[in-house]
Amino acid sequence: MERIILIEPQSKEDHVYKHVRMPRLGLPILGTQLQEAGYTVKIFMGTGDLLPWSQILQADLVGISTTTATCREAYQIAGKLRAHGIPVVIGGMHATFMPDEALQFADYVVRGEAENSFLPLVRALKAGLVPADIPGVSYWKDNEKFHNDLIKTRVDMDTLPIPDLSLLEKSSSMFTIPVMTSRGCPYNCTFCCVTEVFGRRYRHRSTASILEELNRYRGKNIFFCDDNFAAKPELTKELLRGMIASDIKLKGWGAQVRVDAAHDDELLSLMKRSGCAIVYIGFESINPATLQKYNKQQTVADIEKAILRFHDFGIRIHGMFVVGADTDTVETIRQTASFAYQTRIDSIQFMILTPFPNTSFYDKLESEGRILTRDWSLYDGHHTVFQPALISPEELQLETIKAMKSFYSPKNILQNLTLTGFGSVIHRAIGWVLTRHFERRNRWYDNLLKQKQPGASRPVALLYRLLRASEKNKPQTDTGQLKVSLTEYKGILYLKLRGLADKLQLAEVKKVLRDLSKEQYSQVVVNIEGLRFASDNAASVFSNYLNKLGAQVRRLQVVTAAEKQANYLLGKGNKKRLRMQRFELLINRT
Ligand code: B12
Ligand code: SF4
Repeated sequence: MERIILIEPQSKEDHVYKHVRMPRLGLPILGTQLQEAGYTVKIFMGTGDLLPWSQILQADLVGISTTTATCREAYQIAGKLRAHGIPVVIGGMHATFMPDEALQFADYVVRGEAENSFLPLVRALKAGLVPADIPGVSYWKDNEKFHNDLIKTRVDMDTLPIPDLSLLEKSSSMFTIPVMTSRGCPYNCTFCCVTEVFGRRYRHRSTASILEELNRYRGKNIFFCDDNFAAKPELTKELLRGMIASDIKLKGWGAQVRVDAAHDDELLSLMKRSGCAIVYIGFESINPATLQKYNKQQTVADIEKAILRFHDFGIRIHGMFVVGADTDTVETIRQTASFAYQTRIDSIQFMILTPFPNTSFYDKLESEGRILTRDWSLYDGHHTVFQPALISPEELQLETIKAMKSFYSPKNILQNLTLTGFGSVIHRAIGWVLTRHFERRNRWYDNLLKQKQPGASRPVALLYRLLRASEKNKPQTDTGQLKVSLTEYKGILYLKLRGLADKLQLAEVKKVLRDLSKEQYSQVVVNIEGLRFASDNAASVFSNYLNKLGAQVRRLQVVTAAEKQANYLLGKGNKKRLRMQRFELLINRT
């Protein structure tokens, strides 16, 4: 167990942030710890089909990170690795909240902050031990799941190594370097899940250690990825004074702050002098009732003041809004867009309120039966995944993109040229391109939400066609009969295949699958638990059919009865077949 690969998956879903090449810091920190302990480590970022599989399949162990939006890709990658016999550890935000789900796809799950548990886990596995007493680890034993308790004490940030970003493939092409100075946030916004992983107590690194890290990045762009960079203004000022005194000249830096930071002129002045180019502020809403609902502990007057003060110091503002609260209407969304323009915020992001698992908002919607989909890849702030209170899901979806389009309209691009300079113009131009690109690519979801409206027609004609096709299958022998059954529910098509799949039968299945792809289902589930393949070749032909279908429908899941059947489909053991499959395998272990 010497070669360890770490993967930060990206979602296949179209997403504005897909174009930002910056890792979260978890894997670089864990990778550096492993490297210092003598392991050979590499970190890759990307969607499964673009990863360098020939390198990855040489690993002795692979660790995969998750957020809610990227977990589907993570599970798919994990499925492929396990089929090749490579042990998989999954960690990160989503796995922390949904360990049972993640364990369906992994050998081990590490919950919470992992700096005190991942290296001990790797060492235990190397020694052939069961990780029964490593905190935060979930694992299988005798087909049963075990979840060790989380460690009580939080990680001391000064004991962590400075992340070695060169472990990351193509690290030199990173435009902005992530640096973290603190963890934890004392606030408790209802939609946020950060405090569940990092806690509400604010922990920070020593100024000396942060300066040592920044010293490596002179002349570069830095993003401080703390949740609240100026939570303790006196400490932040100490750091900024240190940067100025040691003449650490960065190309520019940005950070997430709350509106409160604007109350302190000394802080603003130090920010400017140390090279702060842009702040990312969670304004969230201009609807006072919504601010209260989010428990944001700020007012619209605070927001207005913050915009003025940051602009007075020549610092650009990226305003982050969350729309879709139970107190929001179509008007709220429209008014937010004109507010952003009138107050001259430099760039904005409108996130659709998203019930991330383990938040109080998720629990509320769940208990009220308002969750529309648990397709986690849509939990990215760009898709409406719940039933809003005062508007329809479709309205929330369409109005949000309309509001983004009205802000990022070509006629607004130059608005802040004389106020905050060329940076603002570039951000707005990029926003214009990305918003339109996203709108085009996401039409399928607008259509799906339309289908969910009462009275919308269901595509039943196709079902009849398919059922007829399956009836044509004349049984070869009593046992050789292939049975196809279909059900459609809320835009998801379930296709169940039972019997023996030989060449002849597969020709029929091919026709069925070919027809399916034309209909653009959002999700197709193919259950082959009762299907037997007449030969290896038949399995590989079937796997090819599935791949073609997987490339055309948005999501294809294949349910198999046993690992053996799944391995057949993946062509396990055949090193030439390195292509990433375009379907998810769900192995029913019961
Ligand atoms: C920097 C950042 C970004 C950057 C880069 C992100 C990227 N490449 O994914 C940008 C700006 C591009 C971004 C975009 C988005 N982000 Co963001 N982002 C962050 C932020 C602020 C810091 C990330 C970080 O470095 N954390 C610090 C490190 C140390 O934590 P970590 O990586 O999670 O790792 C620790 C553990 O989780 C665990 N661990 C993690 N992976 C693994 C793997 C293994 C094998 C093991 C053992 C352990 C382990 O151990 C690590 C060490 O303790 C976080 C908030 C936060 N505090 O984490 C939000 C956060 C991750 N983002 C979030 C979201 C929602 C998004 C967006 C969807 C939209 C948005 N609202 O901004 C997009 C989508 C990104 C995508 N990839 O699809 C949410 C995710 C919520 C969720 N349940 O999934 C967070 C938590 C913010 C929030 N307030 O809710 N983001
Ligand atoms: S949204 Fe920001 S301020 Fe609110 S709890 Fe999360 S990290 Fe803290």
